[in-house]
Amino acid sequence: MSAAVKIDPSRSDGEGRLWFERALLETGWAEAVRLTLAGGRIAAAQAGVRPEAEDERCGIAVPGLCNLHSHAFQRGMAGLAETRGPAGDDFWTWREVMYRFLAGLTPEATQAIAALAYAEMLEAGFTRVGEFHYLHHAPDGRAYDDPAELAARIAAAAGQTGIGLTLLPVFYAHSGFGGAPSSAAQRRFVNDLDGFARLLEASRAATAGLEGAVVGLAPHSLRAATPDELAALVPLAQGGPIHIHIAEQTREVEDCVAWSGRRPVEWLLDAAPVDARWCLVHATHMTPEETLRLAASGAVAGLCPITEANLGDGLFPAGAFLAAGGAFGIGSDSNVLIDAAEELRTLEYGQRLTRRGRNLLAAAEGASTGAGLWRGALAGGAQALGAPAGGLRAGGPADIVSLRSDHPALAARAGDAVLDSLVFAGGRGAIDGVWRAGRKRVSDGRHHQGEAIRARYGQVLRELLA
Ligand code: NGQ
Ligand code: ZN
Repeated sequence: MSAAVKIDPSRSDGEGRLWFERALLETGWAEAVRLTLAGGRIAAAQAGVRPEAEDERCGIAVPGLCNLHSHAFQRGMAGLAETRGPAGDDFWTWREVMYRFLAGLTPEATQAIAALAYAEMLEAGFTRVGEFHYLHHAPDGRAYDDPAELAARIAAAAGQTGIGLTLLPVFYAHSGFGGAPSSAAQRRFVNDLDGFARLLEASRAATAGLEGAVVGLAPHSLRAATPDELAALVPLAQGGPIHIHIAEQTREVEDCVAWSGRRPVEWLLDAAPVDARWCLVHATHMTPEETLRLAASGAVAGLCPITEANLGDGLFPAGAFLAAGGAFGIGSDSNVLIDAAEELRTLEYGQRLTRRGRNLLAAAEGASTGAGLWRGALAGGAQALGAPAGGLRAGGPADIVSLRSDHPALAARAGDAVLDSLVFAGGRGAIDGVWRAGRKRVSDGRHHQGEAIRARYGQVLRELLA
């Protein structure tokens, strides 16, 4: 890619003039596009213009995506649960490893790991993260003086990297359906409703200085919150996003049926005011009827295909859900690997492998699978994170990913073929620059603070795993 004019990447005013060979504007693909950035937004989008001396020249522009579900700290254990244990490894044995990993995490380590995860997310095409944050207390389970001590570390990591943050403080009180007492390994997560209200207030304060931050909330799962607690939590969201893990494992479905006579998604749709501000994370195991009801509710299905594959969860009924007009977004969840394109590829490949067909999630004949998935995840992700609608348009957020037009996977590609090739043949290696709220955070595929963040991360991991 040519770079006739170098813009100082440390410029932090959210202003700038970018010129792209091609851009996926909200109105469609356009050539020779200038995006004028001001105040963190796109002030003007002009197509068919010549680059001028003040323009930073770039390759191909696509909108950055929201990563709607992350547990940042789990980045630090990526790859450390891939050795066979004594008897039948599964989601629950992985969770034991994860619980052991988090037991010793200090606030400093939590921030260092989150900073790495967020820098990688920006490098991988995500411009906002929904942090499903449930690590609240000290290793011994005692509350920190500031209930938002660890939430503040998440906010600091977001501030340091520049990624947009939707913080979802998690309510966690029980180890199973019917209010079963929490276990010792869960002591860092647990609050009662009063404690949670204080945490929420402190979390709002901890993110107040962070530009564009949104605070929602998240009952962890139907395992971790009783019906009464769930009902008490909903109004605390004050109109912000509400996320919940649901129906990820067949054992969870069986336990829910044993407890209530209903399946998890069925139970939630019956009992809670599920609407467009809700995000049901995973929703893997649904009957055809539940699938249609979830699509009709307007809630977003929070799909995490790489993690769901890694944990052996099962397959979300994506074909039926999308055909019914359901909204979806993608999340990197366990952060075992961070790549927006690869999440979408894995989503489609799951369908191909089970249904033995191709282009199964494309909307219609002639429709591109990659572009359809990118656009779908763009809309659903912003909805789920309470963020302004993404998309490159005048007045829209300046959350922009530039792709290398000279990357082999994108050679001579035009229009939606760019996204098909990015999703199926490229991935994060094709990403060049990333702007979030008008500020350039990634150049040449590397986060501007990446070196320091990686060094600090390495130091923290050496101590943790010593
Ligand atoms: C979590 N993660 O909270 O980190 C969960 C595992 C659980 C995923 N479900 C723990 N991927 O659900 O109890
Ligand atoms: Zn999760």
